[in-house]
Amino acid sequence: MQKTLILLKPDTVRRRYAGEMISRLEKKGLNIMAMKMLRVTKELAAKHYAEHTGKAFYPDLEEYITSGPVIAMVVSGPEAVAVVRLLTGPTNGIIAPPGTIRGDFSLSNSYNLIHASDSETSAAREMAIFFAPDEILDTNITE
Ligand code: 3AN
Repeated sequence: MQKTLILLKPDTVRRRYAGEMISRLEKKGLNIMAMKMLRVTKELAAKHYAEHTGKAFYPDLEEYITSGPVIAMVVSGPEAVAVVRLLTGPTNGIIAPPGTIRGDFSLSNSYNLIHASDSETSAAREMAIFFAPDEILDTNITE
């Protein structure tokens, strides 16, 4: 069983697609282990996107991720990191295949609705940014 961090970004909340996203994750068979709604501050954005802070698109990324509430989640399942990345699709909604979240709901390289950790190492780092250990609950279900 792997755990991964998901952020339903401000455009998901604004467009009222949170239920749609959660539903896709649940229907796939992933377990929700933690979930909270919060505002990402500039400090939190810099921590979460540490690898991007020096890049040309960072000011826009910061503005976007701090522009409204996000929903942070931890989900678990077999190969959860790769499975969730397959569900989200590639970063750019223009080339993301239909059937993926970004393929179905985004036409942008920036406003792409959802973040999902790209490795187990990133997942561990990112989960610790958004959740205390006791906020991640053992909800593994076998059916
Ligand atoms: P992903 O979310 O697909 O893992 P990352 O981690 O490379 O993509 O980038 C984080 C976020 O930064 C993306 N979700 C997107 O919002 C934004 N971003 C990444 N690359 C670009 C880019 N070339 N131009 C504008 N925004 C970008």
